[in-house]
Amino acid sequence: MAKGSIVAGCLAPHPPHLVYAENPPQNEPVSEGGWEQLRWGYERLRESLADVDYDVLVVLSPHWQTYVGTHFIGLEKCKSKSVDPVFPNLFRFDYDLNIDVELATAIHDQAKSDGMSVKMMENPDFRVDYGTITSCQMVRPEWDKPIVSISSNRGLSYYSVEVMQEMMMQLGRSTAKAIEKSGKKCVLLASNSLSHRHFVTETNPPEDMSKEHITSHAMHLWDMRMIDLMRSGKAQQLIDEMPEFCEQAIAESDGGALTWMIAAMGVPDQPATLHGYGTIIGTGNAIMEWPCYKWGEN
Ligand code: 2X7
Ligand code: FE2
Repeated sequence: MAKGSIVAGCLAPHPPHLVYAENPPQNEPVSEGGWEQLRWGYERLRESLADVDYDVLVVLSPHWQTYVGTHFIGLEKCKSKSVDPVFPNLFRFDYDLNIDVELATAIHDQAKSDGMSVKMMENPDFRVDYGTITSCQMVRPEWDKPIVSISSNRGLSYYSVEVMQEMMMQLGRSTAKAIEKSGKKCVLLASNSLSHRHFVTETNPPEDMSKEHITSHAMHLWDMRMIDLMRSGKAQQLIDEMPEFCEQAIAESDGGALTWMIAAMGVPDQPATLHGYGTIIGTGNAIMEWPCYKWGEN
């Protein structure tokens, strides 16, 4: 069997506003659009991945929060309605998705043998979180690829960003090993915003773009710094600066998704492509792609 590989890694933010603005048939609320810069960014990412051959999307979302270890969905089919608890007016989504349980179990087993605390989630009544759904919907609205869904272990809540990072670096290395052994070609999705200070009131309508902007200049500077590091291939520096970024920008990378993905890709020196940047209710969001399939032997 040929070795499996990570063909691309994508920073794929998940504010439910993006799904709301797209008006896919699965989502109940109806909008007049909005957040076009980001939605065009996702359009460019989809175009970029259109000719890339892959089997499965592997996604880690900070909105599936687990406090004892990292969990993986272990059910072949998940079908229900996902409602955003903070924005139920924007996101009430009927999902029907296929899980690659074989690969999920392989990553689980590898992480376990590498010393991590992990669990397969087999509760048939489990509701898939809106972060996982939004990132997958925006990257692959056809839902024709199975996914592996990974929880966000809140190491940060018990310890610190540094401990969270150590754990996510290991999870990333275990993920890469399991993928290689699986023979599968995978696209990884780190489902998170960058700076995460948001407004506490909503405009009417929510898609009124005359009111949308970053919450502060400091948040803007942090977002630009992180994007610059990604675009210039300085993934190690990004990892090194992550604790400060998480603290000062209340960054959603505190859930570990970005660190996990960077570690899985081997902390690459290769530059990432910026497909789009925009704010959502004041938070900073970048759509980035590391096109690993172009980097040689994959
Ligand atoms: O989950 C989110 C987010 N990360 C950013 C902005 C608004 C809503 O939801
Ligand atoms: Fe979020």
